[in-house]
Amino acid sequence: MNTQHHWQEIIEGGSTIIKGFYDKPMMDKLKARSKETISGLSVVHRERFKSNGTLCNFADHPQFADLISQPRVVELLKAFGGTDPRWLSGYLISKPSGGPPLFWHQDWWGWDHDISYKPEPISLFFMVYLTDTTPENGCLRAIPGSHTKAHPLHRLDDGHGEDLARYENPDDPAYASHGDEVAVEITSGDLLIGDSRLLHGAYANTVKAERPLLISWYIPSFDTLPESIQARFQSIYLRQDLDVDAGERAPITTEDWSEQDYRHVKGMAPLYQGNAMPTSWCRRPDLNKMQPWPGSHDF
Ligand SMILES: O=C(O)CCC(=O)C(=O)O
Repeated sequence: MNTQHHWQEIIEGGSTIIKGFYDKPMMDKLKARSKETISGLSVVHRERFKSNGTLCNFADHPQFADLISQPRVVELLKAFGGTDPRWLSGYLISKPSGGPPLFWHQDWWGWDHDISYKPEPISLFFMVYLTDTTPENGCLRAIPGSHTKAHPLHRLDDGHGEDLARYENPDDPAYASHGDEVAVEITSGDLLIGDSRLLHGAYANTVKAERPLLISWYIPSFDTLPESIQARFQSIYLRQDLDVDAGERAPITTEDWSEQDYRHVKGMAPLYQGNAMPTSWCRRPDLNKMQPWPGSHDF
C-alpha cells in the first residue's frame, strides 16, 4: 500500500479508497452481525432515521467493538503521521431497499475554531461498506475539495436536523444531485477514508437488498490539538449534547462497557484531562475563511 499516495488524496480531494483492506472472512462476520442488529431495530428507529437508513451507535452495540482498535487501522493512522491516534465513535448505517437519498452534510462541528481552516484533517471517517455499492443501491456521493474550499452546498441548512433525517420534505435541495458530485463506488472489503469536513451524502437505494455501512471516526493526533477541541471530542465520545442523539437521556457510552469489550477502546478513547471548556458547537463553516471554489465569484 502506498500510504503517502492515499494521504495526498485525502489532503487534496478529501478522501481515498484502500482497495481490499478487509478479507472475506472478516466481511462475512461483519455482515452477519449487522444483519442481526438490523433485524432487532424498531419501526420508530427506521422512521426517525429514514434518510440515513439506521443510526446505531456502537456504544449501544458492542458487537462491533473489535473493529475499533484493529492494529492495521492504528498503524495506518500512524503512517499518515498521526502522533496520538484516538477513536471517537462509530455507527452501523444501513439503507434499506427503497431508502431515500442521504442529505448533504459534513461531519465537522468545530468551524468556530481557526484550526478548522488548515489543510490537514483533524478527524477522519473510516467507512466499511458491507456490500459492493453503486449509485443504484445508495453509494456515497461527495464533493471533492469541499473539505477546504467553500462550496454552494455549504449554504444548505445544517444536515443534522431531525426533519432532514426523517425525510419530511423530499423536495428539499439537501437530497438533490449536484453537478459537482462524484459517485464513490466501493467493492466490499475496501476501506474508504475521508476528512470529516468533506461534503457528502448518499444516493437512494433502488435495489432489493439492504446497503449496510460501518463507520468510525478517528483523530490521528489528539495530543497536538487545542485543548478546547480535545474537550469537545471528549464530550462527543461521552455522548453529551450530541445532536444526533437528541432526546436520549443518559445514553450508554463505551465507558460503560464490560472489561471484555472495553479492551478494544482502551488507550484509544479521547479522554481529556484539563479544564478547558469545549469549543462551541458549530456545524456551519465561515465561507470567507475557506479557500474559494475554483472559478467561482459569487459567494
Ligand atoms: O450512508 C452513507 O453512505 C454515508 C453515511 C454518512 O455520510 C455519515 O454518516 O456521515
